[in-house]
Amino acid sequence: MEEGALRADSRMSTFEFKRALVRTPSASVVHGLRGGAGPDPSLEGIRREHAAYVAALEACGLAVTVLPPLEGFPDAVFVEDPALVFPDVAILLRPGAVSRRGEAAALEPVLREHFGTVLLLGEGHVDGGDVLATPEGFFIGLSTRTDAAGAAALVHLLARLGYPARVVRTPPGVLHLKTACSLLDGDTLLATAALAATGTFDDFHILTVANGEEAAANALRLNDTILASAAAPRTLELLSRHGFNVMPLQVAEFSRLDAGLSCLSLRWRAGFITHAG
Ligand code: CIR
Repeated sequence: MEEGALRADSRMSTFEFKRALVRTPSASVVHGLRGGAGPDPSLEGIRREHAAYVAALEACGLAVTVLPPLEGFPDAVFVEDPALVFPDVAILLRPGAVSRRGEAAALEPVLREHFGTVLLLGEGHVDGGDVLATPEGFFIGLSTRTDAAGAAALVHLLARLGYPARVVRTPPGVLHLKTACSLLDGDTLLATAALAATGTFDDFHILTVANGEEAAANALRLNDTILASAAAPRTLELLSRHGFNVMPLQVAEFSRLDAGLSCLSLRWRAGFITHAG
């Protein structure tokens, strides 16, 4: 197949979305992976935050498909990690954590229902949380979840879609590249001071989250709204001061599992459905 043959649109839209996939948290979510030794999240709190998240996606104009819980996979609610999605193409990834590898197989039939083409990452490991989309191309962060072989395989698949991609380093101690940054518009990034200091994103205008609010660097632009952590007042103020329309959301329970706002959904622009229902 020629490079670019599958490309669905000429310049990638990174925040205009019409549809989203989310997965209902399983009861096992309280045993999800986490780097630190903090307390388990509360299941009731997780369910409440997830319901508010789905309502926020809908308020931003997205039609949301809610997938059933997967008890065997405590982290399956973080649907961003096993796939990347485009208007009519999806890429099934290979999550880096052993306990999350089966999430990709569980998601594959769902992707085949929603996308005309499903490409498979053939080797290595990549988590979607390490993949930052910008209008000009992708940044793929090497991390404890995303390795060089997976990143190289993803660069190749993205090239088939006509998208350039650059492999970068996720700062040490950070779970995913997008744990530490989010794209706010075509050339503005919300980032932690540590990520800004790497120089990787020097071509972007960077808004730096305040000390102590690092977790809020994982925000989510949906159409003309930015979902951001309600627990980060200085970041909310920073975003508002720069003219962004901000919707604060509680993610305190999800943050006990090292998760933020982007990881809870897969989002795309057009609606390609192969069957009714
Ligand atoms: C994990 O460690 O895999 C989950 N507890 C959190 C995943 C968060 N995903 C993301 O930021 N894309």
